[in-house]
Amino acid sequence: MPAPAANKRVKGVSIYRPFVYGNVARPIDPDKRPEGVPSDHSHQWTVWVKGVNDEDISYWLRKVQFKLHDTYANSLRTIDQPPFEVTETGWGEFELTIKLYFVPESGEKAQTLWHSLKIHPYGPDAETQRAERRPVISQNYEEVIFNEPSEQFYEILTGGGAGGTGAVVVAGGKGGRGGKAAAGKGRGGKGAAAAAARGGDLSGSGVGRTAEIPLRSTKENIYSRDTEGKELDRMKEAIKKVDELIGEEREKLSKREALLESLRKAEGVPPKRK
Ligand code: SLL
Repeated sequence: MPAPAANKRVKGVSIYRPFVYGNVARPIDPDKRPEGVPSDHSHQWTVWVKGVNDEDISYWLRKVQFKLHDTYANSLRTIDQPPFEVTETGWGEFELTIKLYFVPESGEKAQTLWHSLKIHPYGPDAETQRAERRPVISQNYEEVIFNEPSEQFYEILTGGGAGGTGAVVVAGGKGGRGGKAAAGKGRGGKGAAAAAARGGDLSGSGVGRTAEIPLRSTKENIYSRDTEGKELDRMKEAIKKVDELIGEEREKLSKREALLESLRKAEGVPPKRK
């Protein structure tokens, strides 16, 4: 069998796949403490990597390794089939390392993500959440970009039988070869290909192997075009605000410089050289 790396690459093409990773945590009810759970464990939590809207992503994601805090026995947990998740109990928050392994046909190297496990309520209504013992959820949306996938992987990504029409494929431009996946590189890591892909053909059927995210949010899934649009609006507003603040600061600065200059003159100090 030829090594995956020797597989020919599909030039000029980038394919991205969205996913979410994060955790939910619930306080353990002292009256209903499950058997075997140590008395100092205050919460039960689940950490996951899954498709947006919970669709199956195992056609591109082969396995996930979750590295828990060293206080856990067998802190490296390998999950090699969906659901890619780990449920545990504990008393503290910590940073998890999440390593994504892609299907062998991809020839891609594993990618690492970091997630801060949250078990305590946070944000503006933390107090209410705490008082009502509500579950705490902390999750992030990410996109993995496969630049110039191998031919075999391209088939896998865009195939999937009946629903294959929904695949988003774009010319990757200067994506370069090497098939770098952008997951784990944080916000900055998402290359132009992902942005370009958003403008791509999203009219697919929504079934099968697709990068589509839903148009509207639901209670179960907030990652949608609608949320994206609202987020963009918020960003535009924030940029406007920052521009205003910069303007105000500039004005203050020039007034102070004028004052300084006049004081210098009054003292007979030569003007500051520009
Ligand atoms: C903290 N820096 O002090 C963090 C570490 C570790 C949490 C948190 C282990 C449970 C067990 C557990 O909850 N570790 O005993 O198996 O907050």
